[in-house]
Amino acid sequence: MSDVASHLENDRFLRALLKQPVDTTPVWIMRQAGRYLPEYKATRKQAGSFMDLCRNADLASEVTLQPLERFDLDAAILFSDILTVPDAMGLGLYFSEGEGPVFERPVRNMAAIKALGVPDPEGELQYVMNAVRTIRSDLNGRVPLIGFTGSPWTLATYMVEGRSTKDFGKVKGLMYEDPAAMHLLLDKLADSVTLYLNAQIAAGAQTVMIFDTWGGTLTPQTYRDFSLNYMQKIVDGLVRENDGRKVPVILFTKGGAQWLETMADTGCDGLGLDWTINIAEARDRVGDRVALQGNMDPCVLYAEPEAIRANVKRIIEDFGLPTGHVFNLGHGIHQYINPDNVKVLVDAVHEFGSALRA
Ligand code: 1CP
Repeated sequence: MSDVASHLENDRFLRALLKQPVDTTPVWIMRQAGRYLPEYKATRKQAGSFMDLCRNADLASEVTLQPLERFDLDAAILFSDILTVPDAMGLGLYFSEGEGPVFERPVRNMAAIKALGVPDPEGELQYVMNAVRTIRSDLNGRVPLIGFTGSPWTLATYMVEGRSTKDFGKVKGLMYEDPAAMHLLLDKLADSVTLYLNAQIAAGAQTVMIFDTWGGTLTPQTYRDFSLNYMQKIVDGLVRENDGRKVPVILFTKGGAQWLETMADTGCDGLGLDWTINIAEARDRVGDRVALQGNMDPCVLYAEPEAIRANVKRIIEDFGLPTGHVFNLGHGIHQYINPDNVKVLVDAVHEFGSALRA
């Protein structure tokens, strides 16, 4: 048996992140629990609202496990959201139909930022830790559980804008106008998120992933100072071993392909890739310092099975090495995808992954 996760029935996801030998390429899918699954929509309806679903540990566990019942996935991801942390800081999160997340009380100046506290993960955020504990127990060692957070920059975009944005005018405006205020906000978020991830690890998360969904909207210099700098602070503060096993850390900056080398320098274990870079080029640039996760265009899943299989095969062969690759999409699965196509993808990853090692 392996030195990692010995009680896991399937630990190839953890092993690939640590670049240990694996029998085939592991796969999971960003947003694998979600609106493309009819059973998810039914449970969400039963819960009432999206946040009610996140706050109910049994229902959150149920939706976490739903995709594992359909597909041969190698990891589960906590069902929750990145916006739980700003909500716990008092911004008042709600999800409006068709509009996405909205904050009742956005923060737009130094005074509002100074007033923010750092939430206690076993206090205001205890419902997330309860979900982690319930999911670990329900998984019963089947596959590892991924915990997650948003990056400080990505959380700040929602906290300053108050909702999703296309131009990032308010948050970037504040960054250029009052950089000290932005640094204070990001620093409080880095502290909050470090505590939050360490609490998820203590509760049973076996890998953690930092989603920097909006880092790619920054310039090279502002990316370094306002996004990467705070992800570095988090990586430095994380508990990297629990229960006798390493807890790998994955960083994912969507649109961040030009910064892979500096991301690898943070000391993380894996980098998530979107679809804008060839995975062979990414591998050549980061060498064997980190594992790579990705990177199929989510829109390939609108195509016929043969096209899906061809795209999976090309990515696995482009990566080309026997370990260090976790297959995923380059961003979350769309809600209009036919679940049958996800099965085609997952089975193709395992088939072409074992062929690569034959
Ligand atoms: O209506 C619904 O049912 C809500 C849709 C939904 C879902 C299924 C939201 C609202 N969040 C989630 C779950 C979620 N969010 C997970 C669960 C685990 C899984 O992957 O299966 C995760 C990891 C997230 C993370 C998340 N939330 C990110 C980072 C990853 C990414 O996709 O870039 C971001 C940016 C959010 C904010 C958010 N929450 C929900 C929506 C629709 C959004 C995006 C809004 C926007 O585009 O700005």
